[in-house]
Amino acid sequence: MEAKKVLEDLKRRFPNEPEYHQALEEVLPTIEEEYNKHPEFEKANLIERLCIPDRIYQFRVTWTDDQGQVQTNMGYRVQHNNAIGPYKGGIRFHRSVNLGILKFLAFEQTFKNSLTTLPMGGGKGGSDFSPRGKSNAEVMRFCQAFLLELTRHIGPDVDVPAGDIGVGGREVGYMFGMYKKLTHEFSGVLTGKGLEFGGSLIRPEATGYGNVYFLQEMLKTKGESVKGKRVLISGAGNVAQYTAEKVLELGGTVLTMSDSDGYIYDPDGIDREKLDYIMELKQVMRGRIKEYVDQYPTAKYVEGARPWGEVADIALPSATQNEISEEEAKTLVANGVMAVSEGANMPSTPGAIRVFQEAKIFYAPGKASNAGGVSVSGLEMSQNSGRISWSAEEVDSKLHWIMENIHANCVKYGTEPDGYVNYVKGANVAGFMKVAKAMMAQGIV
Ligand code: NDP
Ligand code: 2IT
Repeated sequence: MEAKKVLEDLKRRFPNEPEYHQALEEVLPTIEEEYNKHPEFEKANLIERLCIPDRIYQFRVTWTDDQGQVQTNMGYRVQHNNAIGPYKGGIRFHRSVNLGILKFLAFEQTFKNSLTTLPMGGGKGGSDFSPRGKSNAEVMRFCQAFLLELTRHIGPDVDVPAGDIGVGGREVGYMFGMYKKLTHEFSGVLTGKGLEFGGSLIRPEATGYGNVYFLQEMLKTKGESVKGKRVLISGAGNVAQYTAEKVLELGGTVLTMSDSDGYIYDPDGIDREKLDYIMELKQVMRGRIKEYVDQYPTAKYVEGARPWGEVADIALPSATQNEISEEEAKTLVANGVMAVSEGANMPSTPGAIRVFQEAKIFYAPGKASNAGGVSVSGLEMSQNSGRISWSAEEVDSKLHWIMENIHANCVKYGTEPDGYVNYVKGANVAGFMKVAKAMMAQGIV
């Protein structure tokens, strides 16, 4: 295959999906060489079968708000690839959700899930519904209406959704309840469930912890550690909170957190007590990050900006896609950042990635560094199937092992002649080869 030609063709066939194009563009050139070592892949047109989702469901979701007004939203599920296991991936509820964004996320998820070593295919779903400012009752009615349609497409051995932006324990609980009601079945159809009904310990922490474990592995290769490092985190949601928790545990200083309105910078560092405040603010009060400065006036709040202009050693983007521009990447590098490890999916623009790699700093793409979340989802599936539950220590040690293993695979497939590890290439090639071999073995289906 010729990556450039394949890309041009897919862009022509699926126009107006820039995030999907961007994700393809990041992967195809890096696997081209490996792919072309296997003429049988080309004969089976493996590349198009890997890039184009197996199937996509789209539906209207109708629900009634607290004022009695009927509302409509779009619902989607992209079942990308199930060569190595049931479709698996989160559900995103955010105003910005559209099919192109979910196609990029499902494509990425396929590679990520392959890297985890667990038997999970790739999928993603969601809606342009925004839980922001909605009452509990509205969120419940929406989740129920969404599941009314989605239920027929998912199942514990078919497709297993979980959380993502705008979908946490509350939403997963409401969706699980509706699935159970409709099917008369208590099964592990969703992950990220409450502990009382089949959820796994460490699942809420897993993405953030996993990203910091991955960061530790990268730093270790140069005899460095997180201890004493100044860290910029974006986002203030699930991933950001537990990233901060693990950084603090390892002796790092967390300087920033953010949401889509702006960021806070605390020159004294966000310590354990301050992080507890943020967790309460976001998880219970469902407040905004700017409220932090009312509580801690020595910190500043910068409206309408992202934290990348602040001076630090490490950046852990944990909010959303394309949240680091090329210019911001240049600023980070100029300010001496030595590592960028992605908690979010595709937070760095292509220009930013180029800047990081040309500066030869540690740069970990989300599909490797944020794989801890879906990994513990996979462990939740195992526990559900076996009708058992493991201790926090047991799950955490499995998570740690998985992140070390992903790192080792990136080094194996991504080390360049001068010794620099291209983690993008490493993750893409390692993730691709497993899916490719499984697809070849299963024939033309
Ligand atoms: P949450 O909904 O818990 O938090 C998202 C955070 O990011 C919020 O602070 C939100 O601010 C901010 N954010 C969302 N959209 C935007 C935007 N368009 N611009 C700026 N800020 C934004 O989601 P998660 O923490 O679960 O997810 C964060 C990222 O991590 C996503 O990229 C997700 O795909 C990825 N991820 C999540 C995993 C998980 O297990 N949850 C696993 C692997 C990756 P606001 O409140 O203003 O919207
Ligand atoms: O992007 C991701 O990996 C997630 N949102 C988690 C998916 C999952 O199935 O746990």
